[in-house]
Amino acid sequence: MQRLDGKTALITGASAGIGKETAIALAREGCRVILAGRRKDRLAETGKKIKEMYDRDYYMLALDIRDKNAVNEAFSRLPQEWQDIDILISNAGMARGVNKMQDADPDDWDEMIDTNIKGLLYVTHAVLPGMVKRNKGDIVHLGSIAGHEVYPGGNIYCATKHAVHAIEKGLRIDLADTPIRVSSVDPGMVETEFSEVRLGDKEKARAVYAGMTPLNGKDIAETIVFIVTRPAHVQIAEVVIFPTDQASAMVTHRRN
Ligand code: 8X3
Repeated sequence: MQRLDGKTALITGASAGIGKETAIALAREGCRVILAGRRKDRLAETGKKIKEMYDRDYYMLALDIRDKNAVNEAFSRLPQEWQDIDILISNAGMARGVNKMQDADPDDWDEMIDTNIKGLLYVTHAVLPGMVKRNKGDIVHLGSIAGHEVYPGGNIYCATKHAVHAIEKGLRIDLADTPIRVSSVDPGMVETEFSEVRLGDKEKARAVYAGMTPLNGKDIAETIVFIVTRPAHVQIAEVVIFPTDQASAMVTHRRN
């Protein structure tokens, strides 16, 4: 296992859920962290926790990854001491709605495609040249079981996560002649704000996890720590991770 002392990690969607827990876990392992996200007040909460718990430096990058110019601008303004990013965790992503295609609102599609595919690409593209120049780096994309399977109500969300899967594979090919590693973590059910955002309702979100024990943000964060602490010759390509109560996108064991 490699220590991560002094490495710089950038985490998108670092204000909550998987992103927040990953930032905290990477700080524990020795990273200084760039916390990227839309809500600066919530990023500040993550930063404060990191400072208190592990006394690591952090930098807050207020960023809407859907805005290509804003992404380029934000990266061009990164202070010198934060520019050499060793680890990129592309976590920011979301789902909106579970309607059939014929009943869906195309604005929801735009939001998912702009965030999950285009936003992930803009951030990856902003970080890549530096990694290639320095000839080192780790890139971890947050995929989903929705990138492997398609389920009722999943349509466009599943399409975006299938795209993340293809992007991760393509990137690994593009970087095959470098020491840069590309990985994807593809979870099933994780209890975060994800279902509330998707369904627009706290009660409905709670029902998604009723009678079963879902994964939590920390479970995914520890998986990411495992990936980025492997020896340099080990590249974990993909990790599909389910709660023990889940067997596939469509099969979940509920106790009531
Ligand atoms: C989130 C998991 O099963 O809702 O990506 O697609 S699922």
